[in-house]
Amino acid sequence: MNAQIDNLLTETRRFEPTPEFVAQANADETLYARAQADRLGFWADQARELISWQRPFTSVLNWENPPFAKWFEDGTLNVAYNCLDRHVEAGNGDRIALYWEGEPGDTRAISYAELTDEVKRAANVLTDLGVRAGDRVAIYLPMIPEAIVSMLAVARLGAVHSVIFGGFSADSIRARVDDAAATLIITADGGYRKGKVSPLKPAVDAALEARGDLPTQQTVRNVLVVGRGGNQIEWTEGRDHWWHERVPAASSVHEPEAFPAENPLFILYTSGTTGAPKGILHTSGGYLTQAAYTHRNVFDIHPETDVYWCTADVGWITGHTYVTYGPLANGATQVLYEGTPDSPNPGRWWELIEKYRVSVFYTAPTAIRAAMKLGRKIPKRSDLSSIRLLGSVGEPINPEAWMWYRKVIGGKTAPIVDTWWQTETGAIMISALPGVTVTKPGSAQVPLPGIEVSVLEENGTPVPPGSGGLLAITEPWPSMLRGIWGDPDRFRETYWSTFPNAYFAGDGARLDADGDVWLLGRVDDVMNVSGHRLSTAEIESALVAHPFVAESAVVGATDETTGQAVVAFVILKESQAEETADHAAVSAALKSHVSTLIGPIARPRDIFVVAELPKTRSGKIMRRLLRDLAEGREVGDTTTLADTTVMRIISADVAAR
Ligand code: 6R9
Repeated sequence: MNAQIDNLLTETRRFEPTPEFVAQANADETLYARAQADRLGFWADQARELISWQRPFTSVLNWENPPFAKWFEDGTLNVAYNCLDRHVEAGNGDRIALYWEGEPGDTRAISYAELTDEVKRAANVLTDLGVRAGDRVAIYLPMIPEAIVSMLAVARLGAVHSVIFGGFSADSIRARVDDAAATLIITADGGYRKGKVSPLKPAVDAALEARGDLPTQQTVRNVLVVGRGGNQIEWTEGRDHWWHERVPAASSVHEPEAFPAENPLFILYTSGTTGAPKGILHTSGGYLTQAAYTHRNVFDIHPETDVYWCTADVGWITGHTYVTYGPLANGATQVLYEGTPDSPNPGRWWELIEKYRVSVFYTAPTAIRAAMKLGRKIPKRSDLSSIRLLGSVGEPINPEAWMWYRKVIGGKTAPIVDTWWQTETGAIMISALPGVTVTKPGSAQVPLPGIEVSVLEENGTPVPPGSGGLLAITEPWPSMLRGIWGDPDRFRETYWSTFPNAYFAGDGARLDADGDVWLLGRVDDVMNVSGHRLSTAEIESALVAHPFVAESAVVGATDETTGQAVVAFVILKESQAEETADHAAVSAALKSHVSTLIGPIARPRDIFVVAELPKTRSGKIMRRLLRDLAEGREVGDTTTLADTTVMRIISADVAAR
């Protein structure tokens, strides 16, 4: 980490916003001044200006029982109404909400009026299928318009969605559906990925198969299936329903009911430091306020003229806040793309930017590095002159990738906003404000107006400029998580026990002499692979679930393209010696095992069969030493190991491969 800090300290390039950009920007200096003078008043203003309330709130923040915050608690609203009907009522029904592009090249342009209509029909179907306010609905869909329609239809009813990323396995679906006791699942037969149909419903069927020991069968009563891939699927009469038979036939009249601001909106599962993913709970009024405020100011959205595109899947928080809720609350026009960036050719994204004249583009460093590797010739084939602002999210963006992004995609003028936030924070927390901030390649820079962060020593004292520490959020914020589904103790323990009065984000950070924040990555056992969070513990437990494996340790090793890559060390069972003599075959089998159990994103890049694992005297695996090995470094301090010779044995095992 020291080398990384030193490297960043030498970054001196600075980029001023152009006068033309400043002249038209939504944000200006006064936002900081206003928030500084009266933080809660500032948030109340945002909530009143950007959101339509059925009953106006009088209370801004109730923080009587920390860490359980209540924002705008006596106000009521309907989240879907805010994202749909009100734009139609304001005369913008003909504005395109979604330019959708399927991977095979089929397209749909959906206006706000059409999207509103479709959500109302879907809401009526969900009501017919028994969904009521407060019920949980799981959504397991590809990136098709029905994914957004489903989220909004659930929200419209005051029910709670739990979107499960389409790359997750049957086991992951089962765990999530069980934890939230979902009563309905919305899925598709399949979706297009890399030129092929990738099946989805079979995973839902497998997740719902009776296992006797799990309650799934008792909670899920209906499965609503979108026809997309045309692949063969099995059908359970009475439980399964085709979207195309139910939704178009339903009434498009649906009155939005108002719900309290603190009504749960969604649960989104994310990896923590221990095995089981945590169900992060978000509620309505505060979440929508910060989603709309950040989308408007950080992306400088002018809904009448901009075409915005965030490449995230709706299965992640970035897709929730910056594909569904932020853009639609602001009445923006956006691109939604089903497939992968390289299908059918590596220039697909850039072709889409040209085709739809995308002006604001938001993606992850891993995608930028992958494009960089392929060379600038590919994006140069497309006309990217419509781009006027670029965003980055998911992991630290290294200055070289930042510079390439600006030059090659941003035509040397587009400001870049490097946005730091988390599933738990719900919306962007640290970012440059375009038109205001002088940007620095590699730094997320400054907390947004209304947000208070500190970089702290372990004992809670703020670090002096120029040093590293732990990133903490020191005041509650509107889109903060309200808890972990069903586990208030874990909520307190995970986020609020490191520092007495602050939220601990799990990230290391450094403050430079100007007070700008540089993110240094996770300080816990969470890995970041292509901007996706994976827990070492979750993959370790998948590995030991395999009959070959006695013990395992997983680390995130630096990877040129994906940021980090999963590297696993396994000790095999003596009893399986005969079956496991061929270590290359064992490694291949274990990789596909993890992929099946959790999903392809968790598939280890390398698996090393070793005879020992490095442990402290208290039995804790010292992943730091394994990371040294995985990254080809000299192994660090081993003095706290129970057996100091063990690293030599492991190094020999790894070298023998
Ligand atoms: C939005 C999202 C959160 C973790 C977070 C941090 C890393 C996200 C970052 C960043 C440096 C940025 N992270 N954005 N690190 N600079 N701009 O990614 O949410 O999937 O919950 O991940 O991602 O480590 O703690 P989530």
